[in-house]
Amino acid sequence: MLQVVSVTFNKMNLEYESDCSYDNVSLYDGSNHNAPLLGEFCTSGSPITSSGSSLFVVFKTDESFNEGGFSLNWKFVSQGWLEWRM
Ligand SMILES: [Ca+2]
Repeated sequence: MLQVVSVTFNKMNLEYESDCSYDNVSLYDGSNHNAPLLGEFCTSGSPITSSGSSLFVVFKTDESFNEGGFSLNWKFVSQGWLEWRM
């Protein structure tokens, strides 16, 4: 059964900009930064889920306005189908 990664930001206190271009956390749908970008985040929101068993996290910050930072929870979630025979 496929295991995917679900990420939830439970604390997100970064320098805010409407497009999150100053400080952000990028989530990639794979094992490195060449994987498709799931999004760049500077505020917390809904859980983000990968399509496979890897999710790559990059924190970017610039030289000014440091805030408290971020923390996140992640978990594996089983996805797939179950065949039931009687
Ligand atoms: Ca900053």
